[in-house]
Amino acid sequence: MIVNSWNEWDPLRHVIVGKADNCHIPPPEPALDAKVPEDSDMKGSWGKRSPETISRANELLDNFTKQLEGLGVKVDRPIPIDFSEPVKTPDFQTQSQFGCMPPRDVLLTLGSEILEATMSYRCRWFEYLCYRPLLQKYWELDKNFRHEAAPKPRLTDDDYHPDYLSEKIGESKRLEWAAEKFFVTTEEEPLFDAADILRFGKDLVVQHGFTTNLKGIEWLRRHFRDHRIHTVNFPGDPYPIHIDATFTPLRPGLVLNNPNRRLPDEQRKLFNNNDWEIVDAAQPAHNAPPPLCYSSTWLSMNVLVLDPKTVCVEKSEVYQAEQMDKLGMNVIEVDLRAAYAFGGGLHCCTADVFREGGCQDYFPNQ
Ligand code: DAV
Repeated sequence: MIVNSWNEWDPLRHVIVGKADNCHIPPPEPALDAKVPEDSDMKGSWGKRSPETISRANELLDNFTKQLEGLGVKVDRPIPIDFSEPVKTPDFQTQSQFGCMPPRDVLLTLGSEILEATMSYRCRWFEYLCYRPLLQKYWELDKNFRHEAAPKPRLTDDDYHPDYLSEKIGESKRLEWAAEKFFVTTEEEPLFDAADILRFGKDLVVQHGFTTNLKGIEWLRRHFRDHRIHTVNFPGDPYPIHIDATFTPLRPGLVLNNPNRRLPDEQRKLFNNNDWEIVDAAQPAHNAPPPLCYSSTWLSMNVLVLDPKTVCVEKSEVYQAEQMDKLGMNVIEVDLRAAYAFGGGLHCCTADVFREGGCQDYFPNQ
């Protein structure tokens, strides 16, 4: 058996770690523009990232790979495609692609299945190709492995609300829209990124936001028929993409929640009714993200759990590491900050292949 993983915390044995090769800052497009912070140094500039930053990021990703291997975790790496190539379909075109540093965004592993997400950015439409050589290999070796792909979206302009195209929306307007669940993506067709989904065995928790719409969540519900799908949203986040800098399960019964993006009371019942504790995450160690970075400083909580007692935390995130220690976790420090700009933190740059354990029901009281 090669592929098996039902949650975010059972002992990790096999994982994919991304690569920074050839990574591009993609040209403007609706969903991406909505996510780039208004004061970002990336506004108006696009093209291949500098060779120095790419090799530094790769050095860190290679070191992380060696660290994991030293801990007995098997690591596979993607085969990057040429991201300078434009993407053209009958419905849209864009001048370059992105990269393959964050496999977590593209691949959702659940049990013996790996599902390729629809994605919601045009520049990420072909990113799955970087993982196909690995998935093909797993398919040959593992008779139980189910390789699935969600319907490729058309990503016409009908997929995006034009209101989000404005240059200056402002943080308070954004927070208002997020609270109303008015996001950049429309309900034209099912859309989701795999990083909006957290796996809790029989239960899947999915963030409705910029990258995942309600039809995407409905598609997941009809696809994973033996699972219960819970839609969540975090009104405090002005740029809501991906759940993994907002809500971080560490072990059965314990989740960290970003204190600026608290899960609304109404949505806490599932956790409260089943004796799960939701604790505020520690503050990030930095006041600003590194240069040319899409993500917020809350990559501090974008950790990789190796087993219910062991967690990888980015080396500079001292407050997060201290909190993990108080919560009874052994911390493994990983230097990754100089790779953040390529697509995120320790959770983003990995995708599960194998964790021990089976599918359990952690929320019997629904
Ligand atoms: O807080 O910027 C980053 C998530 C990346 N997968 C944030 C979310």
